[in-house]
Amino acid sequence: MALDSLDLYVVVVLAVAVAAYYLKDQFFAKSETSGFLSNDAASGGINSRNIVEVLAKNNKNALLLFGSQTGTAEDYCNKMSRELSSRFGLKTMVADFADYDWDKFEEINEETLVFFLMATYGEGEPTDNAIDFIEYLDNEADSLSRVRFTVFGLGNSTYEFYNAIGRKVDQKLEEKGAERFAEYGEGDDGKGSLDEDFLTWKDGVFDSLRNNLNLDEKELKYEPSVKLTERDDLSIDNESVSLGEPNKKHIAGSVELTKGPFDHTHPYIATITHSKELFKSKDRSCVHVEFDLGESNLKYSTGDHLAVWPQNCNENIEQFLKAFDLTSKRDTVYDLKALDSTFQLPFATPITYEATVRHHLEISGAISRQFFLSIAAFAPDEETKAKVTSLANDKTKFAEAVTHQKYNIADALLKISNGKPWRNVPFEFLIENVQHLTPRYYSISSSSLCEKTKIDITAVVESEVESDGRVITGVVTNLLKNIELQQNKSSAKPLVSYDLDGPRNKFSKFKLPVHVRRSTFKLPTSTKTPIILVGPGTGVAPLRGFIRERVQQAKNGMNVGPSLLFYGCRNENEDYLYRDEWPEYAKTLGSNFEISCAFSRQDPNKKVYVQHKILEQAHKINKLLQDEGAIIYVCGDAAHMARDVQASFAKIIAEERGVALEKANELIRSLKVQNRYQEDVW
Ligand SMILES: Cc1cc2nc3c(=O)[nH]c(=O)nc-3n(C[C@H](O)[C@H](O)[C@H](O)COP(=O)(O)OP(=O)(O)OC[C@H]3O[C@@H](n4cnc5c(N)ncnc54)[C@H](O)[C@@H]3O)c2cc1C
Ligand SMILES: NC(=O)c1ccc[n+]([C@@H]2O[C@H](COP(=O)([O-])OP(=O)(O)OC[C@H]3O[C@@H](n4cnc5c(N)ncnc54)[C@H](OP(=O)(O)O)[C@@H]3O)[C@@H](O)[C@H]2O)c1
Ligand SMILES: Cc1cc2nc3c(=O)[nH]c(=O)nc-3n(C[C@H](O)[C@H](O)[C@H](O)COP(=O)(O)O)c2cc1C
Ligand SMILES: *[C@@H]1O[C@H](CO)[C@@H](O)[C@H](O)[C@H]1NC(C)=O
Ligand SMILES: *[C@@H]1O[C@H](CO)[C@@H](O)[C@H](O)[C@H]1NC(C)=O
Ligand SMILES: CC(=O)N[C@H]1CO[C@H](CO)[C@@H](O)[C@@H]1O
Repeated sequence: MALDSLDLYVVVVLAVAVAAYYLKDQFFAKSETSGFLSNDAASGGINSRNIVEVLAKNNKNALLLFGSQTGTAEDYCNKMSRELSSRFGLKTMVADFADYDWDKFEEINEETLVFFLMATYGEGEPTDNAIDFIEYLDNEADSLSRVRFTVFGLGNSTYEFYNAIGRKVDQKLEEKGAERFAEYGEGDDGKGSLDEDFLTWKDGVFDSLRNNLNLDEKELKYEPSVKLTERDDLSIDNESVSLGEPNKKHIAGSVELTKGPFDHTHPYIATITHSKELFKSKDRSCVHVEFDLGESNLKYSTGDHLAVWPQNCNENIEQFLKAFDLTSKRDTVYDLKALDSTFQLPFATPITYEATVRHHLEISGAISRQFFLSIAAFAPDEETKAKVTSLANDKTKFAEAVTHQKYNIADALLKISNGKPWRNVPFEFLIENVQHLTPRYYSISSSSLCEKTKIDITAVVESEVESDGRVITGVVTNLLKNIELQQNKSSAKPLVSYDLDGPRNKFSKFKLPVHVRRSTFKLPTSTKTPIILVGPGTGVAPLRGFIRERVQQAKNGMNVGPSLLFYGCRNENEDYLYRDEWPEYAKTLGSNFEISCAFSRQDPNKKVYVQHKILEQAHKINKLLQDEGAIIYVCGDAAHMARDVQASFAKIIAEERGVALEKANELIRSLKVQNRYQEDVW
């Protein structure tokens, strides 16, 4: 039967439409993900947000999910995934909760093993990327009887809600009928045993795979998930090559870079218009840094955090290149291709070796025993291999010889090999096994009400000189210190140096990539509500923002309630932050602003801390809390200060109201739930 012309017309139009639809998918699906996690090479079936479909399409039977903020849980997932695949032949896939919808999760194939690695933040809250999943578990999830799972929690026992999320996920899954195939485990950053705790849990999981699930086991061997190809046809002059730009958009340069949204995949490159040293001390340093939001539409609100994107210092980069014999290849360009359709390339390529090391690898921090164990296979000679293996298998010896020495990767490897470079280590191995650099957060110390297009931060520079002369330095704080010294044309010599101009001079004239992270640390809605602020050391940063905001509100003619600030530092004449500013604020706020200072090292016979100053005003504080609805804000050190301060507030409530301490503690917990006791601690 012949088609008449109208039918033919319809068929042709349909065919064109269908073709366009599929082509569109091919072209556009890619550009959406071409950000920080460039997904180009891994587009095979990953464009769906239905996790069950993606698992099936890619023929996977093990899913590793990470709830991660600073990358530890993610890093553990990647390591474990490789091990599960090479040891047990599982078809693994690592996934970010944020990349999927969870409403169909209950339909998962019963063969699939699901590993949850969950960090806890704030007041026992999930990481940003896991919020939706936790909500699903809490509300929508019905029967999860098809799910087979095991959970590892990452936490820090110095926080009150220790590992709350790991425990919750483990429990909820059980409640919903899921089957636990290996015992729950958790790790404690507070005791510094996170890595060891993870290894212990992992051993338990492997036992269960062997003994309960009867999986066959092979000897562990490194199997890369990416393939590296050097590109002799490309040089650093080619505009398509990444020299460490934050993402592809920044390499192309043509798109609008001042329009957001700005987040952990896409920063704004902000100019530092002003910076200064705040301490008057020979051996410690704290920088005040002001970022101009300029033409961008980047917005913040008082109490938020600024994420500053890191880059390594020249000295550590040289040492790292030397350790792996890459110095002569620093400018060589390579490309990466994912060998597994679900593997996400961690940064934009093609890129040079040096740019990878400078902008993407965490090369200076402490090393894990697990990393040591896996790199032993690539040792330059048998003797070195034996030494590394024996160290890696002995917790105590490893702690003594590596961790306590504060060696970074390059230092430790060169030390053990007696300076022989480790040229057998595939660069793919380093990309997959060395942690990736992630932004550092700083509590914003300006107020969005008085300075809308400017963000201030206050950062203590972290550095130590070891007895053998090595300098141990924090990545971002020393970068900021370098900028401060150059901007002030100081003749002082910093401990380490940086490439301040950045890739293709994009950071020149004092610029750095940043983004803003929303926080829940917020002033009360009513300006009249009294506030009690506690922030020793750099903990005063967001509190300066609060006070500046209240000063502006008063200037705008609003009725502003009392603000009590408890500040502490070592010495009035050395590290008293913003000493000149407080009297200025008092001029506007009058008797409604009081600052009480605790100087801990002024009287050699007596440590004075903020909590002592708080106790001195017990009566007044209790009255403000009980009669005037005051809100407490505590900021700074989580390890000891925040706990001790909380104990002193509990003591005040117990004594002033004549109730038992237990009751007072309960009251504080309920204040926390009502957001009347807020913490910004780290
Ligand atoms: C929500 C939040 C708010 C924050 N607000 C502020 C703030 O307002 N002000 C502020 O100053 N900080 C703040 N911080 C801390 C800040 O984010 C950084 O952690 C801190 O500045 C250190 O960053 P860095 O890159 O300089 O150090 P990193 O490179 O992260 O190093 C961390 C530490 O390890 C040490 N180190 C380096 N190499 C080794 C090694 N091989 N072995 C052992 N140790 C080593 C470094 O000296 C340093 O002390 C905040 C953190 C959070 C989570
Ligand atoms: N825990 C660490 O070892 C460590 C190291 C580097 C950075 N940090 C982080 O950096 C932040 C602030 O560092 P910083 O350099 O600005 O602070 P800092 O100068 O070290 O401390 C500020 C003030 O707090 C005092 N202090 C110490 N322990 C306290 C406690 N339990 N309760 C109340 N006050 C206490 C200090 O006294 P004394 O020093 O005289 O005791 C000092 O007077 C902290 O939040 C912390 O998490 C921590
Ligand atoms: C600001 C901040 C808040 C935290 N709050 C908690 C907490 O409430 N409970 C807890 O057990 N651990 C807490 N931790 C510790 C982290 O969960 C732990 O360091 C974890 O290893 C981080 O994993 P990640 O790197 O994958 O994000 C907190 C850490 C930070 C920096
Ligand atoms: C965990 O707590 C310890 C103190 O016990 C503190 O020094 C450390 O910085 C904390 N770790 C993290 C990642 O917050
Ligand atoms: C950059 O490399 C691409 C791909 O090899 C090539 O087509 C282009 O001409 C190069 N550009 C320059 C300026 O060399
Ligand atoms: C230590 C120092 O010299 N700081 C100065 C740096 O420059 C600013 C002005 O840009 C001054 O305010 C600081 O005092």
